[in-house]
Amino acid sequence: MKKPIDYSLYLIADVQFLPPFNPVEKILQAVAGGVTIVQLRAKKLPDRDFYQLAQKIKEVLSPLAIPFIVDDRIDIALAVDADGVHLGQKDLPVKVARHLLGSQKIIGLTANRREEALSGEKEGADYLGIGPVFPTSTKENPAPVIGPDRFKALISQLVLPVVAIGGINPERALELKTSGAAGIAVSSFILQNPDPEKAACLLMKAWKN
Ligand code: TZP
Ligand code: MG
Repeated sequence: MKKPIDYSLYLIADVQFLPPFNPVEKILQAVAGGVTIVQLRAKKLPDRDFYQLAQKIKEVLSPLAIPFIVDDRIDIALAVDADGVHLGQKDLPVKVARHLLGSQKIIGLTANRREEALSGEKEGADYLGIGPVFPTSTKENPAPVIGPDRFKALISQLVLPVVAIGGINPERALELKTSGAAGIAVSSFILQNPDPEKAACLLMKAWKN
């Protein structure tokens, strides 16, 4: 059986917010603040750099038992033996990813609309990332903002664990707490904060209390 995953505070480690020297340190600070799962997102990094960074992150997260997810790239997830992959609507289909990765790896899917979410469930995703719930400038060309009310209505029809993505800060985390989501996925609030540990702590406090 697959081990249960704690999606409470899902860090989207977007390389645009990581310092080129010692990028891993910032991720570890966030983990010290309570991050429960980490995704590496590197839209513009050359393959070799993406792979080497993924290797380093995997190396430091493994002993901490923090699951490590690679955005978009099934090949890199396999190469570093990551715990899973996160796919978008334009990436390889979930079914194909499952075939390549096997039954034990985690597959996440970004969905903005009900049909996308339902098809992800049918195809065998493990969790859904639904957003942007609030406006974000982290993602280029984001899908339309869903808003907290529509987010709640949408996820009430779903079976899989859902993480809320997009523009989440502690105040908004508090607003989403009763939504039924399994967690919040956050990038800029943590990684653009001078103190990532404290930022993660504040989010976790809002989410859990
Ligand atoms: N998908 C929808 S919004 C988003 C992604 C990857 C970015 C979330 O980043 P932030 O900085 O927490 O808004
Ligand atoms: Mg993608």
